[in-house]
Amino acid sequence: MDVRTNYVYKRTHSGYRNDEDSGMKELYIAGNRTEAASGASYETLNPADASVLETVSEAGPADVDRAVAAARAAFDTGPWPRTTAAGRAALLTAIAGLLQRDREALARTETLDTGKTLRESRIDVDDVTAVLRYYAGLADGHAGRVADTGNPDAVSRIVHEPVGVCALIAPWNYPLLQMSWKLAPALAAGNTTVLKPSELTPLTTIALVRLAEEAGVPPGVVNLLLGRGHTVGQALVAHPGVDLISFTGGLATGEKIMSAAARGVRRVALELGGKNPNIVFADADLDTAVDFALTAAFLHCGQVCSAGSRLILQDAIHDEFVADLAERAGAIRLGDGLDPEAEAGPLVSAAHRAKVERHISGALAEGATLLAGGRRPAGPELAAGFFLRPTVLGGCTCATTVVREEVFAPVVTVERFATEDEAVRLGNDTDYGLAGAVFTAEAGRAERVARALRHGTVWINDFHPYLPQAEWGGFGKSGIGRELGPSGLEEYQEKKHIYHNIRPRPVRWFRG
Ligand code: TXE
Repeated sequence: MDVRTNYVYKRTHSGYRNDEDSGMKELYIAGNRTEAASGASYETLNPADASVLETVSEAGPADVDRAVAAARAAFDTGPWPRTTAAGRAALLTAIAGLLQRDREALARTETLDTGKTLRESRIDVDDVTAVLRYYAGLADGHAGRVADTGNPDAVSRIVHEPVGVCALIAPWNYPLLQMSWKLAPALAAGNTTVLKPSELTPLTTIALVRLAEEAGVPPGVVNLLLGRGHTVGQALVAHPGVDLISFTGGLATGEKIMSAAARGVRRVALELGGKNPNIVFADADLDTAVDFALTAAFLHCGQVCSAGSRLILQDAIHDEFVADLAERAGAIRLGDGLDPEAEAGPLVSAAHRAKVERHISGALAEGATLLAGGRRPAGPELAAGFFLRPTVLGGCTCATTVVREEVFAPVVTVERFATEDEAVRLGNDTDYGLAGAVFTAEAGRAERVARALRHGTVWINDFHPYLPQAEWGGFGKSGIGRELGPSGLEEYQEKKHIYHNIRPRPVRWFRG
């Protein structure tokens, strides 16, 4: 089957259907596409209109056993961990090329599954390609180092080796992107993997696995499980055959995964979201700062771990800024992500929207003021989808629940400050620590605030950019470990010190 056409969808009365292959989307274990052992399946929905997109196999514990056994065998006795770095780089480069070949179809699929605009999905596919290419380049450039022993008769090397079987669990907001941040370094380091995308958005991960197969990944190196977190995800992280768990998702799930990993002392890498301050000083260019505040808060409907969901404004500009922001938020055009006129899509699911609506009414009950949004769009066109108007909540403080908890939605809260010290104190008054931003015209202040913020990424006069080469991850409860950059590869590497005595002879420490 030609994978290029396998992800082309057409609209039918019931939604979008795969042109060629309307059958069930299967698991992928030991190089074979396979249904779940139980025969179970579930339907994945288009959040823009709640229509059924696909029927997908639903794995259970027996499938977890099969997938982990395949990954274990491929690691313990297969060729992949013993492949040269150049060979591993070649596979990643080949997958990157296939992603670009299928760019448009993948982007459409991501939009259908997540609701984000096609413009954003295309950027995601390009970013994923860049990450694969980056780790292809790093595969042999980060293989180890030589240490000076201080002894001419001894040689010391630190070699990097793969960790083993890696369980890679991704969320629904950036399904293809988050999975590639894990898969690319895991493969570059020579590990074998079991992928578990979110049950809400499995389709581009299914496509990614097929591209890996087409690129020639050996059987058992990439295995795919589909299904729900509390069943298949839980069984996967509890499986003793898994050596490392890399997870991106919510804090509560991250805590569960960390305690599952404690049994058997397995490695974890966790990215658990954020509650990210966007601090604007009065000397910043107002138009620019408002513009960035909008994308910070409302890109992908705020379903972004690094969303600028806490706007912290200096007193002198507060009123004008908030009025401008509320007006522009009110003008954001919602729609189906495939509609080129749409600026933002729906939330991912009905359940998620209901949770967000509870957060908004809770904030109002605690004294916040509704400055924009806070409701579903009027009119029948979008009524079937999970839409919510971009929402601005004024009059918030660090004590407001919605300021402390991750809402993961198009909801921005507004706090205010008088001095630089106060801005920093507010920016750090969070349990999370993923990302933050400072807008100011004064370079010295920008640098002082950036250094003082306890967050994994700080943007100065910008919001959202990230680079494959630059580490990504959080302080505090935002997680453990780093993705991207050299550290993102090291998460998947064991480091072994080999000390070689090249002139062995007795040292006579003991005289006997
Ligand atoms: O995420 P979960 P949910 C935050 C955001 C959101 C909240 C809940 O605040 O509102 O999390 O979202 C799998 N063992 N983020 O419930 O549960 C699950 O199947 C193993 C932040 O969707 O964390 C999916 O593949 N796996 C975030 C993945 O974990 C389990 C992105 C994420 O699901 C599991 C998304 C278990 N017990 C949500 N339970 C970010 N950091 O960017 C679930 N899963």
